[in-house]
Amino acid sequence: MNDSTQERLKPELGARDKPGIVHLGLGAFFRAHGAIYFSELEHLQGEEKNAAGAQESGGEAPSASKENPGKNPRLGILGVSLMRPDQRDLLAPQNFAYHAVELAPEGRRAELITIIRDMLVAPEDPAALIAAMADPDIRIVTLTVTEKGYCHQPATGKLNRQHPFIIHDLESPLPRSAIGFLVRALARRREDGTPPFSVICCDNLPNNGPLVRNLVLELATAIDPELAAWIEKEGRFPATMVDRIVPATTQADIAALSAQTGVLDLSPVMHEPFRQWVVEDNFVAGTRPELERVGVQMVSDVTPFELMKLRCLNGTHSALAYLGYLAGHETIFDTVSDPAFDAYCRQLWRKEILPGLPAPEHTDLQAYTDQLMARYKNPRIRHLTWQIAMDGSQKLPQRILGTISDNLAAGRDSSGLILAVAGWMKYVSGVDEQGQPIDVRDPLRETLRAVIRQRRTTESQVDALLSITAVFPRELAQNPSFRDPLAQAFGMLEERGAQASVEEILY
Ligand code: CS2
Repeated sequence: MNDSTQERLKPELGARDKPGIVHLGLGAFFRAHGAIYFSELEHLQGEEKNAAGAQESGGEAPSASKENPGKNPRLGILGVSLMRPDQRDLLAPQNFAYHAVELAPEGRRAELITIIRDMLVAPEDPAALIAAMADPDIRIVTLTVTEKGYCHQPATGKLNRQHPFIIHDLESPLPRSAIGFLVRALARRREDGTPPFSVICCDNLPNNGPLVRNLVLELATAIDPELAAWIEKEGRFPATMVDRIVPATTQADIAALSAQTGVLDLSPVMHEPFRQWVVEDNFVAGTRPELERVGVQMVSDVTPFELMKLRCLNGTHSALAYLGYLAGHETIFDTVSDPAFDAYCRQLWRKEILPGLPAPEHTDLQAYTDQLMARYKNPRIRHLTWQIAMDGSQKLPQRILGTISDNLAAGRDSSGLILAVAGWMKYVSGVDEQGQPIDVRDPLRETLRAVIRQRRTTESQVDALLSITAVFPRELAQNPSFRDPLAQAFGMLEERGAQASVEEILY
């Protein structure tokens, strides 16, 4: 537990540049991933400036405003919480500094990250956030708002017009959704004669750049078609693939860190050593940071990287999360330490996922999945199956259902992935194998509950869940080569439990 008498982390940071980046949805993932890349680039550029003998200003760097575009956009980050003040309240007393703790099998290593300049909590003052995003010095807006934060229909890629935030944002100039803030801030920039910022989506969504672009254009069209035309012409929404495993920080992590550093950091982030960021090289002029200098892969097409990551990593993560949770495993490490689940995961890659996957340039998919298993087996990463099981209705399509559809079309087996879908169906029924309640977190929880409440037979439950078109494309739901083995797998899970079902399908 924390020693409350211990001194709180509060580094003296001196005068620093204004931010050049706004990040919407400042949670642990971005602080352990994107923020670290930007921080490394800022250090690199700072060292070069010093080495070049640039006069030590002790204050502001030369302005990168539109009169003076400068070579590089500023890299300091203005973090934004779109819902609650908790994160700001934890970071503000620490001058927005925090530790990023690398959890390697060999040991822990903490690094102090000071790239965050300030934080805003959107609902407290939405006008202030729009003004901040309209500042010409802001060149980039990054987002991690989770799959559900885009207020869209995953099956169609359109805005969910029934979503209360979208209903509100269509009327009010003071938005509540991330898409609403992007649109209103871009509108302000247009009025001011400022070029748009580049929008970098860092969520695990397929084709995430074009998806966000389409959502922004849809809302902008409904508000002002001329604005939409301007965004369509001038705006840029590079697609990205992001990867780093970031388990939730625990009280024990906080205590271990403060014992090591001697100061109390109430908001550190934990992460594995591995990281990858692939970004489409498609930016508004003057907004592109030199991210390739700190290991980001800048490419012309992110699609193969994104498919590889969503299907190999996130697909097996979700499969292991549902079935592992049902079998009584608390973490991914615990799950793959069970030989049956290890074999199940490798079988998913070998037989069901890799055969239909195009390899990105310079990538050996076999080596990639071997490395993934080693990442899952990092004993210091306690990534809860319950955490990954969250929001399954938003995750299944891009992680698992796409692979199943491709396998059906190619006549390939999908029995392991179908068992994972059955695992999700069992999980969202809300009762585990011991008859204990499961704390199901999902934006469709009410719909799922209503469907499950009407349940008569195992088969009718499967059919009722399959009829949720926001999750299952109609063509797939109605294909007996999917539906029948799914009903069978669900029946097997109910009768024999997850452990025996996983063992049963190994070959
Ligand atoms: C996980 C991801 O929580 C989840 O759904 O699958 O957060 C995963 O850890 C990251 O995408 C890894 O890059």
